[in-house]
Amino acid sequence: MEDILQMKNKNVVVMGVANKRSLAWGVAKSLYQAGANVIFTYRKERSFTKLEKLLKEDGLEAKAIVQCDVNSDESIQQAFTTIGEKVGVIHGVCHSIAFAHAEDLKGGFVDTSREGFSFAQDTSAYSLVAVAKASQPYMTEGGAMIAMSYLGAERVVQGYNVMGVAKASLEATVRYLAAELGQHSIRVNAISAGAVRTLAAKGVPSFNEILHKIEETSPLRKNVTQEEVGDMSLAMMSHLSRGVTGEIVYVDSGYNILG
Ligand code: 1JT
Repeated sequence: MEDILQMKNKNVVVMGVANKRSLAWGVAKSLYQAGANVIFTYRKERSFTKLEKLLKEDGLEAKAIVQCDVNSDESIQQAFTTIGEKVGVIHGVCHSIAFAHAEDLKGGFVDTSREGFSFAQDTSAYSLVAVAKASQPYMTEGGAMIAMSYLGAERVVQGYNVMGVAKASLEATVRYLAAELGQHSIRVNAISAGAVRTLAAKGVPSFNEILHKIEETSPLRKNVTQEEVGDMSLAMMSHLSRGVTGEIVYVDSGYNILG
């Protein structure tokens, strides 16, 4: 298995672990099991504490843990310089970060503020551009970047609102980056994950209904797990997906194909 994937001694940066339910944590577990060196970035001190606890509990070892606030170019540059100095070569980056103001996910879409729209775009989509720029100098052996998206990017999922527009932007960003970085053997793809109960889903009033509907109607008749998203991320980082770039891969029990 490990030989096919060729992830042994590969240095992969995982951004966006907030707690044990985070999709990024699923990605980290899959990568670690495949033999990769995992470098974590976190924003809040609280996430750093959580991360240290999780690593201990699940018996993982981090190659490095570095602070990074994706709303700041300086912070991103500094984080990747630190990582680059520590590991030399970066082979993969998983961007599992999104944010919007709570009020922009509650009201009507038409009420989205200029600032809220801009903040969601900056944090959830532009950040991938800035991360690609900062990591590229260290991806000297080629590599792969993965971003996390959601069906709300291309369909109207009630309540997803400003995040849907930000994810549409993220998916287009994946394609433009893929087109440009391909010449350096850097692949850029996104996973469109089905709904998973994470910290991000907290406080979404209709979330239980969404999960129920997927369980009842999706082709696989079940909700997606963090492990399923982690394993597809691993596949998309690995040698197995070397011919794939600019793609949005659904890990959603097939829900997106339904009319
Ligand atoms: C964010 C949030 C990004 C929630 C997210 C997200 N990507 C997926 N979800 C879960 C979700 C949220 C809503 C939804 C369906 C799924 C919240 C904080 C900002 C970033 O609506 C039907 C609202």
